[in-house]
Formats: sequence, C-alpha cells, structure tokens
Amino acid sequence: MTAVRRVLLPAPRSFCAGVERAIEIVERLLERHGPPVYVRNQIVHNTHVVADLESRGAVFIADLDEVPEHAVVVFSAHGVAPAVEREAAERGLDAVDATCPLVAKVHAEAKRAAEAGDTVVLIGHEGHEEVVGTMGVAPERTVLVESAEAVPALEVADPAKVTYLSQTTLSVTEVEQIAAALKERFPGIKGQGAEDICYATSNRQAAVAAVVREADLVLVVGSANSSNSNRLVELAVEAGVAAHLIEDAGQLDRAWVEGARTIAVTAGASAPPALVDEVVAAIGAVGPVEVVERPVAEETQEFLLPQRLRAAGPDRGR
Ligand code: 0CH
Ligand code: SF4
Repeated sequence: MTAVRRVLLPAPRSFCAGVERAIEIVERLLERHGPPVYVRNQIVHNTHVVADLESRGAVFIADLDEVPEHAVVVFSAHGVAPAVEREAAERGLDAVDATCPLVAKVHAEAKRAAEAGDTVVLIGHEGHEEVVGTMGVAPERTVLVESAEAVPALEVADPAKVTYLSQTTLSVTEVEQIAAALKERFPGIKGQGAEDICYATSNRQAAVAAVVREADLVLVVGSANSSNSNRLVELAVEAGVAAHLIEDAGQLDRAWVEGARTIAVTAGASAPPALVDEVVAAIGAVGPVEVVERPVAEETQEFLLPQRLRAAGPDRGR
C-alpha cells in the first residue's frame, strides 16, 4: 500500500491586506472607467495577478511617459518616490496611489527623520521598487545598507544623527542582525529593530519556521521578483530543508514530490490562494495525501480604499 504523504499548510500564507487593496483599486478603476487603466510597474510582484488584470484591460508601464495625457495611472503597492508623484501631476495624469499604507508609513518616517537633520540608513535590497521609492523620499540624506558586513563601510554626515528604517518585506532575522551591527557602529542611532517589516511578511516567516523541521520539502508559491516570497524559501534552506519557489502547479517537479514524505506548501503575500490549492491538488495526483492546516496567527488587518473609490457608483476622480 502507498504511504500517505503529509501536506502541511502554514498559515498565514498568500494574499495580505495591502495586496488585496492594490488589486481592488485596479479592479474598481477598470469597472468605473473601463479600459485602459495604466499601472506603473507590476501592481504586485506576481505574474498571475498581472496577467489576469492585463486580460481585463490594465496596461502595465515602466515609465510615466507611456501614459497619455489625463489618463488614469495607478502607482503599485511598493510605493513611489515623491518625484514620480510630481511628474504625474505635472503631466496632468489622474494618479491613484495603491501604495500599501505600511510602506507609506516607512516613507513618512524617512521624511520625518530627514527633516530632523538625520541621515536615514535604509536596510533593503538595491534596485527593489520599494527601496527605490523609499530612498526617493529624501535622496540626499539616505544611504542603503544590504547586509551586516556592509555596515562598517557606511558613510554618514554626522554619526550622532542617524536613523535606520527597513524595507517591509525582508527577513526578520537578517534585519535584526543588521540593526544590531548599526547600533554597534552608531550607538545613538534611532530605529525600531525589525518593526518596519510588516505583519504579513513576519507572520508568513513565523508560519514556515513553525513547520520547517517537520518537512522534508518546502514549496513557496510566488514569482521570482517577489522579495517576501524569496525570504520564505531562504528561511527553509537556512534550516537545512530543500525548498523551491514556484509560480504555480505547472512548475512542480514530480521527482521532488516522490522524494518527500512531508511537504509544506505556502505562498508569498502577492500569490493568489487558488494557486496553492492547485499545487496541493498536483501533489495529490502523485499519491494519497493528508492535508493539515498549521496556523500560527490570525490576520484581521484590512485597509480602506482611497476615498474616491470607497463609495458605490462612478469614480469622481481627484
Ligand atoms: O515582496 P515584494 O516587496 O517584492 O512585493 P510583492 O511580492 O509584490 O508582495 C507584496 C508587497 C507589496 C508592497 O509591500
Ligand atoms: Fe503591505 Fe506588507 Fe502586504 Fe507589502 S507585504 S503590501 S507592506 S501588508
């Protein structure tokens, strides 16, 4: 008789409140204005979400130059530099901001620190859209640090006036290490440990950490450019467990499944929950499975839509 394989489903997993809000903003604009609705960058880092919205009339662009005068343009969940907002206003575009409120909070902290005369040390990954946006809040006063090893080489105007912040979707453990190195180098530095990492990112990491020792394979549903999804794979690999980032069930390798007795399946905050169901079904097609939910936290966070999109009826614009 074939042994029953265990599929553990760490929870929370998949969509967070900021992603749901960002997708809903594009959906409501499509309903109210009809296509095209322009979106600057991927609304969230997931190919399925982007392809689905594209099929309904969203047009993803990299540069505001590609948006016709007066058209509606949405800023992605990862946030934008104030210079982008100014450019949109100058061009007469009808901009709708889908920046997650928790990213906007980090922008506000960067603004406050820079206005107080501090150098802002941003913990983050160079080139990531959220980092580009947050660095753009006070570009002359912000420096980026990507690792604890890079802390000694940091150059700041006045070591007594420094504040650190972080990208919202990093590894909690790594940010704590970098923050400790920053405190050692700048004893008076202001900052709050890994507090800028959002609830969704830290909950998804805690949920994987809670099951990783029982699993001999961890599958993370998410796209290659999704920071928070990659951090889940990393966490499993660092615990010594084989782990793969997959877009969907189509990328599941039968040999991985055949070689595993206990498989944890999770998803990054930008990956639709239906994709997890499809992966579980594909594992079930290899042999019998027992599926077990493994929750570590309940998420109740919700974010209001921008004022202009809250009420039923037509969007009255700015
Ligand atoms: O994890 P990252 O920041 O790459 O973004 P994502 O995969 O689109 O997840 C949603 C987070 C969006 C802004 O925090
Ligand atoms: Fe907001 Fe966190 Fe979701 Fe990013 S991952 S959209 S910061 S809740």
